[in-house]
Amino acid sequence: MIEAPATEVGISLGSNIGDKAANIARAVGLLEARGTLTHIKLSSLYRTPPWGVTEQDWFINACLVASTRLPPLELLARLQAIEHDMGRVRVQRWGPRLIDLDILYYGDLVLKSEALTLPHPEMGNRGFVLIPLAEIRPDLLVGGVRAQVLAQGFAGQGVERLG
Ligand code: A4P
Ligand code: MG
Repeated sequence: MIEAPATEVGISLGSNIGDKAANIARAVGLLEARGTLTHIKLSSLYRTPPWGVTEQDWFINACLVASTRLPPLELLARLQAIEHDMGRVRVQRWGPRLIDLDILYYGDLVLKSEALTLPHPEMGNRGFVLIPLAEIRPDLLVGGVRAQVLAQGFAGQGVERLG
């Protein structure tokens, strides 16, 4: 496998089936144990109302910032393998999921392909991503605006920090 230089990546994590907090913790453990990511900085867990398909259970969401030497598509494949190994079954777009791992950004890379769009096109529009991300990476520029400033726009919309 070709190793890329160490690159900072942001990953969003979400779960709304089963023991949601345990699912997030297990995914982070696997990312570390499999050597996919190093220097992981994980946000708090947040209880978030369902977005998109609103007739489903509430989510726990979190974000992490880490370092990787994997090229972007290999990183995506590793995330999908963890989703699969944890038992995620794809049924409905935006529907219930045991674990969802999305790449928010991969360094400064801009990429638009069928398999992977970077930065994640929706990250600037979602409180369940921006609020945890701003906790750990407030100065990140998302579409030219600091994550912390964007996150403030979602205050009072039901994203609650747990514990
Ligand atoms: N893909 C393209 N770009 C990326 C990227 N940057 N990171 C492709 C990850 N994947 C990317 O994703 C579909 C395809 O997107 C993948 O095959 C990959 O090649 P998926 O995870 O298989 O399916 P999905 O998650 O159902 O679709 P999608 O469009 O990613 O949904 P979202 O946008 O992730 O929304 N409400 C709350 N409160 N919290 C949530 O976490 N999540 C969703 C899912 C809906 N509502 C939610 C939450
Ligand atoms: Mg997804």
